[in-house]
Parts: sequence; C-alpha cells; structure tokens
Amino acid sequence: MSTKTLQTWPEPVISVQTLSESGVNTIPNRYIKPMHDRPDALADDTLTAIPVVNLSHIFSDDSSVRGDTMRMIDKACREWGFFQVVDHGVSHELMGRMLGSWREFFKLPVEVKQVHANSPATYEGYGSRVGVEKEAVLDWCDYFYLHFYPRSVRDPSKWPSLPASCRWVIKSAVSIISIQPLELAEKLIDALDREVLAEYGEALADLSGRLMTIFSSNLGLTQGYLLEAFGERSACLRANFYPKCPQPNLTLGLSPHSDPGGLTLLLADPTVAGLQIRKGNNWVTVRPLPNAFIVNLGDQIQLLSNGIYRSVEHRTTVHSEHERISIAFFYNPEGDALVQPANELVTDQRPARYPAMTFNEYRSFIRCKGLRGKSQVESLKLPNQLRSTSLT
Ligand SMILES: O=C(O)CCC(=O)C(=O)O
Repeated sequence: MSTKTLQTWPEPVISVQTLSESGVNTIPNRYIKPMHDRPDALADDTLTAIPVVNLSHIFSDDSSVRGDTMRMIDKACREWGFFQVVDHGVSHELMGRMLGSWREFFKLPVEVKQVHANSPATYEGYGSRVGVEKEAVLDWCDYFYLHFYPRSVRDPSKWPSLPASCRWVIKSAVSIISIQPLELAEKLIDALDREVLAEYGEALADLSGRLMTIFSSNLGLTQGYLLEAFGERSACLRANFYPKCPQPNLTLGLSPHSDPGGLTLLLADPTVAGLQIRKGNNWVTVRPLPNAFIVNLGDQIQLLSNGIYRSVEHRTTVHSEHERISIAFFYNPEGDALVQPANELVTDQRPARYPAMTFNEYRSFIRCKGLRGKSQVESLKLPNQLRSTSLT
C-alpha cells in the first residue's frame, strides 16, 4: 500500500449522524449489507451472559479463590475470547464521566465536530469510515479515535476540548455575553475534559497491564512475558456513536472484525445492547453489565500464544429507537515490536503457526481495507499449518 493511498478518503465523508437526523426513512445503498451480513442472519437476539470475572479475587488472601479466578479467566480466553470484568479497580465515577462526556460530544452540532475531522493517515480525530477502498459498503457509525501511548505520539491538541489556559477565560465570557459562537465554545469545553481523558487512559493502561500478566501466567509464560514482547506501552481509544437508524435490519454499526491489537477494554452503554460475538456459526448478543469492562483478546495475543488463545470476531447492530455509545480502549504492541509466537509455546506437535511481523505492518491492513472479519490473521497462517489449523 502506498502512503499516498492513506492520505485522503476516496469519497467525501458524510457523518452518519447527519443522515440519521435528516429524517430519511430509507438508508442510502452504500450502507446496505449483503444478505449474509445482515443482522438477522444467524443472530440470536436473546441477551447472553458471557463469563463475568470479579478481578479483585486475584488479590484474595485465599489461594483457592485466586486459583479459581485465574482458571476462570483462562477458560474464558480459550472458550470465548471475551469476558466481562467487575471490581476491576477503575473508578465507577470516572467511567460514568467518560460515557457522559462522549455522549455530550456526539450531541454537538456536526460543524463543531468536523473541526476534528480525521484522515486515514493516522485516523486520529472524528470520522465515519474505516478503510480507503472506493465504493466500499459503509457502517452505521461515527467515531472519535485518539492516541494515548506511547507518549511521543500523544497529541492532546487533537483531543476534543480546549487547553486549560483558555477554559476559564471563555467560561467567564460565556457567563456574561450569550452569543452563538461562545455558546458553541462553551459546549465544546464542557464536552470533554482532557484531564478526564488522560486519567482514563492511565487507569485503563494499568488494568490492561494487569490482565496481560494474568494471560502470561495462564499460558505458562513468565508473568512479564507478554508485556515485554509488546515493548513500550502503546494504546489508543475509539469512542463509537451509533445514531438511530430507520432500517436497522439492513445494516450494521460495525462490520464483523477481530481487533488487530493486543487486548481491548470496552466500556459499553449498559442500557442499550448492540455488541454481538461470533460463537460457532451464530452471533450472540452480549448483555453489558453496569460498571463492567468487556475484555476481548486481539490478533496479537493469538499470534504470540501461537493460536492457543484466539481473537474472536464481533460486530455491532443498530436500532431505530435508540442511539448507542461505546468506548473501546485498545492496548497494543508498540508499532515496531516484532510479534511472533513465544518460543515456549512452539513445540514439535505445535510448530509456529504465524510468521514474525511488526504491529505497524499488521495494522496497515485494517487501515486500508477496513473491517474484514478474521481474514488477515487467518491469511498469515504458515503453509504447514493450513491443514492442521483448519480443524480448530
Ligand atoms: O460498540 C461496540 O460494542 C464494539 C466496538 C468495537 O468493536 C470496536 O470499536 O472495535
């Protein structure tokens, strides 16, 4: 892929919210999925309780409680690739503020959000598509994407708020004179507080690190193995907004995909379901618990664990009566880290299933082609693995 391909979107981008609010009764063709990808195909709408882990039990004084919790996580990783964590140590108040702030942000007029419009070069900012293929079928979702780590790529000026130094000046001005631009400015200031964002990023990176040490131990590796293999801390966030859709049966909020990175911590609106996970030949709908994070394994854990743990395809549905919001925190290897199956997990019976590749190389696929199920990780299987792994 040439760098030029990733400089601009192939067609003008229209926010989904604009379409939704225009009052159309039918959705444009470019959002209509082929029959086999529509939400009704193979889906089970009953809310499913995926495994729930009380993470504080990892620190229990009782070694049997600690052991049971470790085993529960291992089982969830092997059987689901997804689980929810409660009592995870992240402040519920901070989680509530994040959901509230992003809700407010997406309520802002589109012109204000467009100030942060993103490009496929870094994806950072406000956007409505993933992938640069011309005439691709699009998803019913707007989002805001931003980088937290490594700190060298963190650019809070791209985050949706104003620098603290300007806040009080504008706030006091707004309280005296009420005119349109200042009203907008005030809304923007209140929409997201960069300090909340930074605090959230720190808390979730810490939680991800703890989970990585648990995964390492459960895989029989040294506790720090996965963290070391990932290199410098690297993480980004995607706030997803799914506007109301007049024909939810014809489209998807996000197309099926596995996450390209390490692990994802999803904070989902507990009042509106929408996340579906592939389980065998079915799609099951997750029941999100209040104050929980939905944890899922990404492709890099599949590669490092030599396929013992697997990333799992998921997608989202949309509604005609409700909008929905979710905040996905992606914990990734550093861009230049060479990711390959851990030596300890390569044996004569289980030879290396995947070649070594840097994460930057890996993620350029999704950035170019958009969300394509598990096609990338499956396409990487080494030739001697194709026959044996097709059985798993
Ligand atoms: O909105 C959701 O429930 C899932 C979001 C997701 O899969 C993503 O952002 O990659």
